[in-house]
Amino acid sequence: MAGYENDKLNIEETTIAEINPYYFRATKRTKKRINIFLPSINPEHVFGGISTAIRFYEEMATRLGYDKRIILVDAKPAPEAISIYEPEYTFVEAKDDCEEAAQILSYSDRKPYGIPVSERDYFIFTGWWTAHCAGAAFTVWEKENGINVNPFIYFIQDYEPGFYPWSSHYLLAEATYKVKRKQIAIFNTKLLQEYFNNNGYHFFKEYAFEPVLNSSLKEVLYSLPESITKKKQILIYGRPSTKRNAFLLIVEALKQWVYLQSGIEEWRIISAGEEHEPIELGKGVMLESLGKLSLAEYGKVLQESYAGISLMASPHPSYPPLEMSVFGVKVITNTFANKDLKNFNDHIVSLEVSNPENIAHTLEAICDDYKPVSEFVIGNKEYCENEDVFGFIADIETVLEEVATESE
Ligand code: TRH
Repeated sequence: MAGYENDKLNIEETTIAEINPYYFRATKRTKKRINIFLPSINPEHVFGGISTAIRFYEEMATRLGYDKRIILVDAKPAPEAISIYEPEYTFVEAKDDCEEAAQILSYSDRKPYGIPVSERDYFIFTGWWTAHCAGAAFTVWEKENGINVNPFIYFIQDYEPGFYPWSSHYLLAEATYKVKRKQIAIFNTKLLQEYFNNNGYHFFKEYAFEPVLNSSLKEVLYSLPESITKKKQILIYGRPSTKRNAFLLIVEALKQWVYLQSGIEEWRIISAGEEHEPIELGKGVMLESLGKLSLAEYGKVLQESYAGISLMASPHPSYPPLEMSVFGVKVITNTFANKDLKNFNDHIVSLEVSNPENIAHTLEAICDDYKPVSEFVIGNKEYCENEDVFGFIADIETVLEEVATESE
């Protein structure tokens, strides 16, 4: 290639790890089965996104009475994860043809046997790379077996091209929204669906749901007394390795805030979500990392903290600003395109201008207003109490049946 010195070519840079292909082999099954492709079920990887996808998949299997299978494509299941899923699930290998009603298949090693797939299998994609790889494998499988694939269910929890600069990854992620296949899109939030539609993406069928408070946090929330005591404590959602959570911007803002705040020595600033080194903010104030907390510990911190910062450079709200706000934490978050969370409840402070100056001054105003004890009212009951988040599953079943009848 012109201008390209082959001896300097770095092999690692010529492949895209995420699209290491899948292969499907034909199998026969009597019962219908719902499958979900997931990167991992290991506790350190399971945050809001994966746990919501699992909840949807489990509910779909229960409501429709289908068998179920989780296909793990990135991380091998750790012993801790296995103990959560056994004995309900049987851990199987790609080479096994088995009829167990609930299976977990670890496919991270891409064993050459191929994943057994029958025409009675239905698939849920989660991350864009699962959509890409499964779509490609199905194209081959369809040709080999002369069978039309059932519509795919694409569980979309963010605009994932936005996780990358304009690049190969961006184009690949975006392509999964544009392929000419029957994809049923399920959007995590109406806001996200609007963002897709505003940007010209449309699917065969579309549904959207609003997230609900995690059940462990709900238990803590509903046990709180009528008046709660807040410490002079600021909680930040601190995940340095997840760029969309804008960790550096939060740190820059805190570095300005420590010089604005009167009585700064009385405040404690803690970071939860991912372990990192303590960070010196100035005036001897440190940002302490608590790492990823268990939900019980996180609930306790939410209960005690007076203010919070949780940013999300995406049209999706992300869960922590919502969680902080229902626990009465005055939380600063950012707007993004069509996203503005100001009406979620009174504890959310939604910033149009997300720069360190604005965040620092907003935090100062919040802290100046500190009151140790306040009456506790649950802001946004729908978010805390909605028991029927995925009510549209019945409608999906009808769509799947209609498509099956058409292709007979
Ligand atoms: O899975 P997440 O990292 O986020 C994903 C993506 O951001 C995606 O874009 C978004 O659309 C999708 O979620 C819904 O999770 P998120 O939203 O950042 O939520 C974090 C969850 O982790 C939250 O529900 C509570 C939990 N948590 C802990 O278990 N321990 C902790 O210490 C903290 C701070 C949170």
